[in-house]
Amino acid sequence: MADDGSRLWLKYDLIKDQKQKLSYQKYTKFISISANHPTLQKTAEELQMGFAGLLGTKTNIVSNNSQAGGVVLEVSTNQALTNDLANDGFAIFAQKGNLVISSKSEAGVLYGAFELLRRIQTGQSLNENIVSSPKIKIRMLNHWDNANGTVERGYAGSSIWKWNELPFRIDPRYIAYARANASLGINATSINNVNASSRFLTAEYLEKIKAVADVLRPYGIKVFISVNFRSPRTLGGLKTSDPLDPEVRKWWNEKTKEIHQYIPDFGGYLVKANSEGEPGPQDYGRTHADGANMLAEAMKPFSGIVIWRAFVYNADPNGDRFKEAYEQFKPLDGKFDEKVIVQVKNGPIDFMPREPFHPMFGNFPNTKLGIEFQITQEYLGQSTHLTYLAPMFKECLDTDTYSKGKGSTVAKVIDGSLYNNPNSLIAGVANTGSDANWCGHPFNQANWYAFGRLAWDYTLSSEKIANEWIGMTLTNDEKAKIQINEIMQKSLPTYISYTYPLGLHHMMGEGHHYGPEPWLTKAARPDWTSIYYHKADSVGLGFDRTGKLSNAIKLYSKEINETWGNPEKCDLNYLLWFHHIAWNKKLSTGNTLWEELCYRYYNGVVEVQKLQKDWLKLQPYIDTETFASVNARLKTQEKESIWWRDACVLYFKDFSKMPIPNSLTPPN
Ligand code: GCW
Repeated sequence: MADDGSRLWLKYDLIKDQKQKLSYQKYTKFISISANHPTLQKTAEELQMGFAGLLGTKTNIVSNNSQAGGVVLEVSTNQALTNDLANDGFAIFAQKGNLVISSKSEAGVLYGAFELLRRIQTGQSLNENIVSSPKIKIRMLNHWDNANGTVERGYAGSSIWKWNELPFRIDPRYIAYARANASLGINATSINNVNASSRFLTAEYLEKIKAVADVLRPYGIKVFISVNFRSPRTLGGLKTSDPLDPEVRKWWNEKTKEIHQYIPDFGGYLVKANSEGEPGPQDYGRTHADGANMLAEAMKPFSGIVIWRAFVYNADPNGDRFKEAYEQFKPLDGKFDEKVIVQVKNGPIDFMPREPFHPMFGNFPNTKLGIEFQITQEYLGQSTHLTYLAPMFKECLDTDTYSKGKGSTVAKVIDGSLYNNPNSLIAGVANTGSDANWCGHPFNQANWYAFGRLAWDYTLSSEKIANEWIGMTLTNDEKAKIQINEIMQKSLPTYISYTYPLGLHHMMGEGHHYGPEPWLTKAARPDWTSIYYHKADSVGLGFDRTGKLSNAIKLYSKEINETWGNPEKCDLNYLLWFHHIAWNKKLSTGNTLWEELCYRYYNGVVEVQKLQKDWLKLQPYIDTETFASVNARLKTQEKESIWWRDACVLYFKDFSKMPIPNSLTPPN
């Protein structure tokens, strides 16, 4: 059996276990919808399709049933029932012989239906009541897709948006995309690259975007557009794009009105400004707040918002990029309009395989902060290395900022509970493309899946999420599921081990960001070299971010300073993020830094080899195409893990002047 992966985790293949199938068939006599609403209609159709595939039943959609034995979809006003449900939360329970899916909103009913299908797909019983609410309000994908069909940092083919065919041809993928996202509770998408072309604001493109928005709307997904700050000049013919200029403000007001004529429920703008050469308010001596608030004003008559990115830095060879977003934005805390959310990357540098959380989290009590993760694997093996990212997302969200005492996790900053932010936002840079299986590496689908599940509920464990995904995508064989889950859990630490152990960061090849280039001494931007970050010298390795050099550690709380700030207490995984450690310094593992570094690089390769062997054992459980694809990619991964290991160890050896230890013993 071969599978091209195009159905993602919504395969709905017939359940083979007869007993199990029978237990689910209890509720397949009909699907009843109480009101005529496009979302409820799509929900019913999804259940109908799911039941047909999984259970082999032909289930009719009816309005207002009076019998038993079906699924009842209801938008409920029953206070007692819906009190516990936030936003688009749902409840699923048995009542009078039916299974009721209830929510305050149509979208909530849709999410409930997908939860039901997920339970059937993964063989869970339907005996207990289910209640679930999203913890974060805006759960969003950010596409870095360009008008010409390319995708910045996309590793799965070209863009899924066929701009040349729109608005007339609706590629069936748009619907599949909407279903996949809705199945996770993702409710927003910004459809174009943050390095934005003004073209997306032309009438020609608005018509195309409207066509996409119309497809996504019934699935509860709002469309956002990334905008180029210079658009008043490039499109409007104005002399300036100064956010305090009345003509400029008028232009944005009118443009925003125009967009709403196409897309009445427009989600809003996403803006990358004064970052990596993109235009912005600073070009006119204005601040990020001036720029964001101008757009917020244009958005005032509407429900939409402005998402303003905090990914900014100065390219100062003597500075510390770690601190720059913090320093640029700190004076603006409290100055952003209530419609503005500042979107901050998970870490202070740039989506490195392991970063400490961004110090802005917990330090901006008067600004609505959202978080941005990268699902596409720019620095994480792109589409050849198997790297399951849920543990990385969780590591960041679960870290305590201590900003309001113990328990002030990044997740609580983001979900709005710590600083009372009703517009909570989590965004992930999409990894979708035109490849048959959407994401390149078959396992990269799991990262889209995991992002969505954690966006809904960040308390879910990486293991549970992986288990769901494996069950729906690869196999429901219990033993195989355990083995695949182990592979997934080991994958990220393995990747980090042969690329960026001990807190090393930003040593990738220039431009493509794929392989190693620790020797990079000259780059277009001075803070994009490798030596800027690893600071290898005859004494040791690592960026001293304590008071001895940049003092970036002071941006964190006292409690964090006591751990990460102290080389004796710092978690080894973060060590070289904060300290310049002597080559011969003994670490808590019993190895010297040099030995530990070599051990991790070498062991990373060994771990890849183990992953390869473990995968081979799974052949009987996996469809032929997916099996072969992963197998081949693991071979590439092995070869490239050796490349990383040798490049880095041999390069650092010139500084440590120590031999590669003969026997690389595991740490204590
Ligand atoms: O990591 C860098 C990427 C750029 C990207 C930028 C950003 C969209 O290399 O390709 O540009 O981050 O997040 O703005």
